[in-house]
Amino acid sequence: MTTVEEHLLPSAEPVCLIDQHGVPHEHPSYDLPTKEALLDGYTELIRGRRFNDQASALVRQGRLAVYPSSHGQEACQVAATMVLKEGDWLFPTYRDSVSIVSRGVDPIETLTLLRGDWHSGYDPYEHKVAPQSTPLATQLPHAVGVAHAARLRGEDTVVMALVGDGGTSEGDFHEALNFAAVFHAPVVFFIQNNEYAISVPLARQSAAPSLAHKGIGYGVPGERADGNDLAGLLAVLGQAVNNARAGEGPQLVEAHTYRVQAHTNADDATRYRQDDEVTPWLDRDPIQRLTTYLEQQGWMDDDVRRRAESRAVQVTAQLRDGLMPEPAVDPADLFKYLYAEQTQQLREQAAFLRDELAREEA
Ligand SMILES: Cc1ncc(C[n+]2csc(CCOP(=O)(O)OP(=O)(O)O)c2C)c(N)n1
Repeated sequence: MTTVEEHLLPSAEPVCLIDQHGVPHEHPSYDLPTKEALLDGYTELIRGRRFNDQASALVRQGRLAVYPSSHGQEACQVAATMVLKEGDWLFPTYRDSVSIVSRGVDPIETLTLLRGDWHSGYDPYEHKVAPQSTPLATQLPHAVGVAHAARLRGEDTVVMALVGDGGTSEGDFHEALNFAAVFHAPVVFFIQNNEYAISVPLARQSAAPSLAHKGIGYGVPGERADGNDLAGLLAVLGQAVNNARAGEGPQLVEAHTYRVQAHTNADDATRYRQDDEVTPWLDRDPIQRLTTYLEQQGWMDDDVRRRAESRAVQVTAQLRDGLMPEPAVDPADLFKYLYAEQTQQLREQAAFLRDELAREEA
């Protein structure tokens, strides 16, 4: 095998530095993150889990329209932002609210889109976080564009572009990887492979040896990580970000994780999978294994627990108290902000909707 191919190939097994029992493992290419990074990560995981659970509760109370929970995927979400610098960009999907909050966006602003408002809720430029993308993979060419522009300007920006396993079947995924590779755009494509695209299991989605292998055809190096091991994710994503920043072009990372809950509150996962498939994943919980490791190192003292708990309580209170009743939305806004100047087609559609609504009210 040529060295070029070797360079592009992901590891045979997903990189795992702390296993599901909390036991650390040496790796030939990756070091364990520092104690400080793991303690910060622990606090973020606890806060992320609480955010997920509180947002799901708000849906049940009718205060939030929809919430695609990332319960069980918090290590991926937190690691994706921890490895970024302030000037870097994050391009999230609808499932990545915890990443957005981890990046420092206000929790209420983060949930604004998912409440059904017409805008993303936060200022994308303030935190360098693009609006959450619901159409699959459409955020990826945009992410590449931002990275390419930054490179042309001589900035050392890296863009973290998130996508699900299902999203890798979209044309936009392939176009984004190809363009990024040809133009050496500093993008890290980060696939959270949670085994499902709504009801479609991975085996019906892709016949590739792994999703990280998909980079090979484009000349993009791939790597795989255990998606429930914060330590491994920090090491692999950190390395990918460094490579992209150093001018080595785009990088592709696949995290192996699992969607332990339904796709959203509108989905009933029991219709397409059995409990005995889900249960083993509960034992691979990202928080459980990091906690065990930190305890065994003697790093888990009352201060650490107190700090994590107080951040978690704070985010819960923010969501509980700050998420007011439904936003007042005007359907005409649908057409208002798409282009600086409205097109003829949009004017016609807006007029059509106006007449429809008037007829309904009459
Ligand atoms: C272009 C497009 N096609 C179809 C859909 C409908 N859809 C919403 S979520 C989803 C599954 C996505 O699965 P995956 O990419 O694995 O992400 P996950 O939801 O598991 O995080 C589909 C098909 C969509 N949102 N956009």
